[in-house]
Amino acid sequence: MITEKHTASDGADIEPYRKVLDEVDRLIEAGDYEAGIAAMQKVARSSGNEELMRRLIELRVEAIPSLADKIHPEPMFEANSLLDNTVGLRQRLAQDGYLFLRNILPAERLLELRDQITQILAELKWIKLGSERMQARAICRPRREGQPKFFQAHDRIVKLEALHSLAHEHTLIDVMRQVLGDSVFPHPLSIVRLIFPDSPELATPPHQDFPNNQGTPNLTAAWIPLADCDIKEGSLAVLEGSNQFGVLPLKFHLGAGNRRAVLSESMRSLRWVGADFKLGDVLLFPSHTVHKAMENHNTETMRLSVDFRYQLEGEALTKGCLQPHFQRLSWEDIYSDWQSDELKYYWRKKHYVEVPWNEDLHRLPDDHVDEAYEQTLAYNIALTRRQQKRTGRDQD
Ligand SMILES: O=C(O)CCC(=O)C(=O)O
Ligand SMILES: [Fe+2]
Repeated sequence: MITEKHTASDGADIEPYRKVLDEVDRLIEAGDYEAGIAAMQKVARSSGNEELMRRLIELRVEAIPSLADKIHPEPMFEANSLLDNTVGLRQRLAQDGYLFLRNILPAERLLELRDQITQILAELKWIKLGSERMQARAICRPRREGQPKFFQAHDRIVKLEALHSLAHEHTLIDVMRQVLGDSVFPHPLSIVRLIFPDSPELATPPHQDFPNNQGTPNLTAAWIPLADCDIKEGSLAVLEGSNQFGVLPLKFHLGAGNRRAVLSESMRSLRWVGADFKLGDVLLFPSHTVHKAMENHNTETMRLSVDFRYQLEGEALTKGCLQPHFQRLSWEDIYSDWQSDELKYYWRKKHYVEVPWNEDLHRLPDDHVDEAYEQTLAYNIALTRRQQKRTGRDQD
């Protein structure tokens, strides 16, 4: 119990907060970690008391398993039977908020990209080299988006011609034409996900893509794993029909994008759907659909995937969608080792309406700096304890 751990020496320090601490204990005993953490945050953050802060972090570590999303997705509808039936595809997408298509992409293209990515990861000692390289077995402490060590790999991977050209792969474009219309084109913002094992706290939380991308709400994402990827290995799940509930408020979360959508009461009856993905499968969803990554429970291998976004000519987009992901490199940097000129700056020949970015749609609540600090600490402590328990030593 959090508040019983104090010793005589720190007792004086926290005694003025005894009433709140008792209340926190009561909430935790009743199983309401969320309310317990909220009550503890109020006093710890406003008092600046170090002991209270230590207890808050410990409480957050202890609460991680209880607060994890307990989602058991039901099977996604496989939409292959609707291919070549544009009306059927579009109706289903509008109704369910996703289309899941089995085995439509050429495995060689995906494996070629995986080969290049794992080569870079192995050189940087993120994963094991040698015959196991393509399995992407992690050998370092997880790198998080935004950390300098993360960018050592990402800055190289985001330059790969095979990454960007995959968004233009002809079967994918053909399907996107059926789903959206003939003038469809991908945004040059091609995204690669480098998801470590043993970090459920970092699994991409439920969110909509609209606040991150804005522009047309018809913007449609294609999520593509670069290997077979079961639900328990961190594949993507969708909240069926959630595309019909407008744009949702945001909270800070440590996972990719750092934002989780706050679901409304009226969405409680919706079903989460998911799938054990096979190489070549694709999941499509428009930018109001709530989706999340399942936790990667494989304690060894990384989940590698890509996601691209498509829209019709004549529709709106924001500047950021025309930049490389994380906007650290210029397109000239990205193109420096490409073999072909064909896809360089291809979007400049497309017609689209550039609209201003609305920061209000992307803004986090005022407490997000405290949240980021506390979640990061709690995650690092939980991870270190897990690793020590398993191996008896830390990773770098
Ligand atoms: O792969 C992930 O973890 C997140 C993917 C995602 O949110 C997307 O494709 O929009
Ligand atoms: Fe997303």
